[in-house]
Amino acid sequence: MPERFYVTTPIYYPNDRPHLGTAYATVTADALARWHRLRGDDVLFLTGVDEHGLKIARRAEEQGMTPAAWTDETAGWFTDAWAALAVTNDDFIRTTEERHIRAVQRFTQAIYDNGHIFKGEYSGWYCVACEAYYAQSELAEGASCPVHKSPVEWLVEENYFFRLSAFADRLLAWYAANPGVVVPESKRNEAVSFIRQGLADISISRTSIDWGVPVPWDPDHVVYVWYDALVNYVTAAGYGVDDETFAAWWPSVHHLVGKDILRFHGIWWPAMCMAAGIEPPRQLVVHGFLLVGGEKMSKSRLNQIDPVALAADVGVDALRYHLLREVSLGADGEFSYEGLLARYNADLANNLGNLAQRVATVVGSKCGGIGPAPRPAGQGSRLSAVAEEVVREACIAWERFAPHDALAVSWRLVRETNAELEVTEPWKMAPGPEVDAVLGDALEALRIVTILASPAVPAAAAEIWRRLGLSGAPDDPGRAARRGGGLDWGGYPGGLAVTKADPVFPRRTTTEQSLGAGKR
Ligand code: ME8
Repeated sequence: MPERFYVTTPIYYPNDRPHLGTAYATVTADALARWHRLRGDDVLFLTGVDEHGLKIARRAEEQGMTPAAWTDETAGWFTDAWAALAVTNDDFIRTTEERHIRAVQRFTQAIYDNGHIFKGEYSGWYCVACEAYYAQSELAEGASCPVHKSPVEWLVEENYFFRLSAFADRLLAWYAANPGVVVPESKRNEAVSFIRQGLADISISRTSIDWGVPVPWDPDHVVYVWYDALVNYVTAAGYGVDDETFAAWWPSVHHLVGKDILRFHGIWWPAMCMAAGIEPPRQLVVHGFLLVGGEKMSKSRLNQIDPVALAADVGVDALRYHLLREVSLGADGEFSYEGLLARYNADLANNLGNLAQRVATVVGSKCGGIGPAPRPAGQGSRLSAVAEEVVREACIAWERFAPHDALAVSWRLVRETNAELEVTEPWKMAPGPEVDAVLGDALEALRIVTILASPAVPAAAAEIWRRLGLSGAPDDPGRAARRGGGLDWGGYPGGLAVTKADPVFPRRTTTEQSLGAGKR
């Protein structure tokens, strides 16, 4: 049954260009959105930028620009990068947009009216890079930020507080009633144990800066940047302006977030929703970090890699495939250029690309370039049974937010089809029904793999599809759910002109370039 699928990425700070870590999160959300469109779901895929707060204000000042001028320029870095990586977001939110400012004010006012906000004085250690306060006990060596290892600042402010402490029991009850609400489970446990340690009220406004959304009942204050940012997820769903749209998308939302921002999404955000009188989000999907030389890639450590330059070097699909296939969602993964090329050669050039190439070649030489139809399922080739299993397992993997497993299992069909060709050696046979049967089955397996692979390698999938002579595209909305022409065996009609052209994934030598190719 088609469903509504609302998926979000974190909205990134546009204080610098996107790096491979933010590309990883965005491409992952994109693949999930693409999979759900394939299933026929109604999809809303949201990403964007988080433009307010001290971090951005200071960065703009360093550049001699106003924050507004700075973010007008830098928001474009993100839209450009995502377009370059074939990301198909349906909406791109900037927190400086009028629609968002109004939503933050409405949301905050609702929480205030419900009696969960009070005025008080706050002092504490503040990390500007995180835009977060830390307790003394949380600081790293030398009174530095536990994430950035940079000095923290002592801030004293009179501001408004959100009574987070009052939501501990409701949050624990919510976690108990919804066991799958945070995946992976280890991250759920982390959030629950954090709540059990006791929650402090959080300061949600600032008077020290004016780069933010004015607090509606006291405009000398601006809303704290995290409080403002989290609301983006409801802004884009029509909160407060379009009740029908909001009811359609909320709360069936899946927030894909990095493990660094679990506390904001797993504790603050559901409590804020409860306080404002709306349902908390359906699910948080927490991903790990990409590491370079064992360290988190980040702006402050200068080990970031430019994903657009890297994609220009290795190919957009190659980069997307590597990001999705290399690391299982939730775990940290080491990134290396050599690893990317090794996987490219193994999975894309030598497996999928080679299969597409050899099938087209043999159809050319033995079938006059016209692709024969496959045998009906269960009659002859064992590939139909393999395909059925692969499709079942890949669908399950996508549903449980495991692109890594979905692609691994999809490539089993590629390998087994290549193996089948090696055993039967149609290129050595005389033209006739036997060759037609073997090649028809291979074409059909390739057609199915192309659909399964399309969320990861959309351009190559479309190209292989075209070369098979098929009409439409592998990622036509709802194709995976179709009877006939979808993921069921037998969709390749036969009688189509198969095109042979240059390899879709030419082999690369692993010594060509170094990691520096994509590094700034
Ligand atoms: O935290 N590996 O923005 P941000 C994998 N504006 N993912 C990484 C990564 C890495 N090395 N580095 C960053 C913010 N990310 C807030 C979010 S949401 C309402 C507000 C990804 O620019 C990962 O998804 O610091 C992480 O959670 C996010 O970028 C943080 O981006």
